[in-house]
Amino acid sequence: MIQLITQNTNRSNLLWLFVASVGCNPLFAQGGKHQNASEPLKGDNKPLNIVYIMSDDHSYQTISCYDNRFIRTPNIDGIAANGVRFTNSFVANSISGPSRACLLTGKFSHKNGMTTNATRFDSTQVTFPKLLQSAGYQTAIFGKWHLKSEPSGFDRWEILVGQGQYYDPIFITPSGRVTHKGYSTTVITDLTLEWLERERDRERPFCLVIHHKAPHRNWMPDTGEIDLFENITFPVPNTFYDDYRGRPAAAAQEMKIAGDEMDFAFDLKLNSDDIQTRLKENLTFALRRLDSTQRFAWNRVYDSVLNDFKMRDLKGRDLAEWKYQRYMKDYLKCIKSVDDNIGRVMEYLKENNLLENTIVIYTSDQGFYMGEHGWFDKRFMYEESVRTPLVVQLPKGRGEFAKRGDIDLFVQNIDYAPTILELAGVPVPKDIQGVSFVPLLRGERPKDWRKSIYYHYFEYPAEHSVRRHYGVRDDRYKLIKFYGHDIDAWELYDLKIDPNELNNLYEDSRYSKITKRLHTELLRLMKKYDDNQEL
Ligand code: SGN
Ligand code: CA
Repeated sequence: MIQLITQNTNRSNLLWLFVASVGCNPLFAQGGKHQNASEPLKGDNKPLNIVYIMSDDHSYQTISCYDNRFIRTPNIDGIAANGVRFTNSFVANSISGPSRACLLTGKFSHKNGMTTNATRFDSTQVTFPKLLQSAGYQTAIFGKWHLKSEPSGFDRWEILVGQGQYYDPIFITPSGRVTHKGYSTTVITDLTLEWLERERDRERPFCLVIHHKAPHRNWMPDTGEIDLFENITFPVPNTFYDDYRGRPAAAAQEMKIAGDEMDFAFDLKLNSDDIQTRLKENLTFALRRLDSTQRFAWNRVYDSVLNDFKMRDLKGRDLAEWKYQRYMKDYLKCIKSVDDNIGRVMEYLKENNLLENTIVIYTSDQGFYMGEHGWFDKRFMYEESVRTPLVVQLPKGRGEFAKRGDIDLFVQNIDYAPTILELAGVPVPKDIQGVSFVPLLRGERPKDWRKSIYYHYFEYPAEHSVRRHYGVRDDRYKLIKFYGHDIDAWELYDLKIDPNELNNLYEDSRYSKITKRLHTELLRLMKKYDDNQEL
């Protein structure tokens, strides 16, 4: 192990790896004296702890340090305030399982094999947790996993079954299934804090991965948050009534708030015998998990919503906007709980003097539509879903991480694995496609940093009917190709004059030079990343 490490790492980390490998020896551990890992740093040489927190479907529009129209998220904002906020953070494939596989491997979907949620992740691949583990890090994950195969590379894991449930979630552990009473976001945080307090070996650095289920559909709030936002009317996005002209893939999706795909029972929680919808059973199933106290709180709010809805007899735009308002309320209730629970983790780290030497990353598995284009869900390479929030709290005790404020260079979720490896002083395997953004955290602006990102979405035919597509985005333009048996369409956007991506300029002769340039750039990226999709 030491030999492997020598290629790339600095002397302080090498020294630590030696100590760590001796420290793992039970004989040494009994007799040796170790510095408590939660004690403040004495120099710059101690390996960093890594806390990686990722929610499911958390839009940057609903994080107040990105956008303060909807909700205040003081704890997530605090992470950015004590570190950095990435303003150009993107995913490689805007959907859960594939995004998680990009995170673990540092590779695009076509390389790690996890192209859609229906795929099974090949867990024999090299992943960053495995590399950290063999370098002496203790690794743990709690929460959503969504990769079908079991986690590997984690000393301790407790993962939700599939998408998981909001109430009394069932977890898979190496020794079988276990149900934890309570609300998913709180339960996952409880498991995390218990691990930090009771199970963690304080003599070794750790990488702790916390993956929330919230705020994934069907946006079920904690009963403590159930009254929030009920009297607030949220601004309707100015693209809510998009007609999708010139964009056949956008027109063909099935993720409209106004459409049947936003279900009156399951999504909007209208629980009544005379409202029988396609997903009614899913609501019944989800509600079965609430105990009587939770159910009482639930009925108090949603029964009155139901009564009000029946009285109004809404139609057309009034009905669409009523759905939008209900969606926003429930989604934001879930966000409040995410932010509060992040606060609990940050408080623990602070109380235990861990912030000196711990880097905290907060992100989402992709962005999400909060009514833009009339939509919920994600998948498209359009801005709201190709982007994902990314804020990083930097270790207070490490002088080299003095950078604060915004980083506008382009990063992608394939960069997380190499970044975490570099932070841990572990060499980055050559076939990783992402790039470590540690230099950016140090305040550098490398001249050769990527100027454009590559994206490829594969899940079609599937729920929400978003056609397969790939594309390139630079700091001004975006070129997308939708492909498959029932579509063959190009789109070009000038984000500077059309940030909402309403005007497809692909056929516009005034843009032919730009289109050509982006075609060339797309080809270059496909070659570079070895994606053999035909143009
Ligand atoms: C579920 C949801 C979809 C969602 C996918 C993928 N339907 O199937 O709305 O797009 O997950 O989401 S639901 O009726 O089961 O809620 S992902 O974030 O896991 O990729
Ligand atoms: Ca997701």
